[in-house]
Amino acid sequence: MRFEAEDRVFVLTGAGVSAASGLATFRGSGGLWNGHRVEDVATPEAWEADPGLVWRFYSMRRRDALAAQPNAAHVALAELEKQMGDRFYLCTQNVDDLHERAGSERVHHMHGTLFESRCVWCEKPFADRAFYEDGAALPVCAECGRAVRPHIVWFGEVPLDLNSIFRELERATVLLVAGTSGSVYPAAGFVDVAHRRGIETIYVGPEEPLNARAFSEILLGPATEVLPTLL
Ligand code: BV8
Ligand code: ZN
Repeated sequence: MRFEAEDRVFVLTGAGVSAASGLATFRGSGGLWNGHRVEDVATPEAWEADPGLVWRFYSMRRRDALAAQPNAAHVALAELEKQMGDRFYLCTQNVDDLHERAGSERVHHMHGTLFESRCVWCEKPFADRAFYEDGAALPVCAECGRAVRPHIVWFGEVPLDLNSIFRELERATVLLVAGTSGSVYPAAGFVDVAHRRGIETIYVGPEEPLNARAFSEILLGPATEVLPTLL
C-alpha cells in the first residue's frame, strides 16, 4: 500500500498502537482492571456510584502513561504527518499522550484525554496530571465547588467533535485503521462509512478486527513493524 501525493489519509488508532509501549489494551487484559470490567468503571453510572474508584482507575492510567515511552508505531505516524501535512488526519480512541510525545502535532482524541480533567458543571477541560487516590480528597472546581471528573468519554457518552471526524471521513481517499478490535461504536463504524464511499480501507494489527469484512486490505502484524513500512 502506497500513498500518493494527492491522497488524503484518515488514520484511526486504538489501544493496540500503545501496546508495545506497555500500556494495557482493553481486551488484552481480558478487559479487567483490579477485577473490575472496564465497561463497569468507564461509565457515568460508576462515577455516580463511586467517584473514588473511578479516580483510582484513571490515576493508575495516568501513572502508567507517564512511565511509558512512544513506540515505532507512534513515530511512524508522526513522520507520515510531517510528509503529508494537512492531507493527514489522525483520530485516536486512545486517551494517552504517546502520539503527541512521538511528535504528532494534530491529534483528535475522540474519547478524551488522560491528562485533562473538567468540572461536571463548568465543563471546561484543564491540564491535570495529578493522582487522586485518596477518596477523602477528590478534586473540586475552584470556580463553583462542584466535583471535578476525568476529561474522558465514558460508555454511553457521546464522543468528542464527531462533526469534524465525519467531515474528514467524507473527504478522505484512504482510511488506515491500526490497533483496534472494532468492538466499540461509533469508532468501529468509520470503516463502514469509508467502504460505502468506495475508498481504500486498510487495517493494521496482529489479529483480524471484528469489523474485518469492511476492509479492502488487512496487514497482519504488530503496528510497530507494519506502520514504519508505509513511509
Ligand atoms: C455512544 C475511553 C451514543 C475510556 C472508551 C449498550 C449500552 C450502552 C452503550 C452501548 C450499548 N451497546 C452499544 C453501545 C454503544 C457503546 C459501545 O459501542 N459499546 C460496546 C462495548 C458494544 N459505545 C459508546 O457508548 C460510545 N458512545 O455510543 O454514544 C452516541 C453515539 C454517536 C452519536 C450520538 C450518540 C462511547 C464509547 C467510548 C467509551 N470510551 N475509551 C478509557 O480509555 O478509559 S472506549 C475504549 O474501548 C477505546 O477508546 C476503544 O474505543 C474501545 C476498544 O478499545 P481498542 O482501542 O479497540 O482496544 P482493544 O483492547 O479492544 O483492542 C486492542 C486491539 O489492538 C486488538 O485488536 C489487538 O489485536 C490489537 N493489538 C494488540 N497488540 C497490538 C495490536 N495492534 C497493533 N500492534 C500491536 N502490537
Ligand atoms: Zn465548576
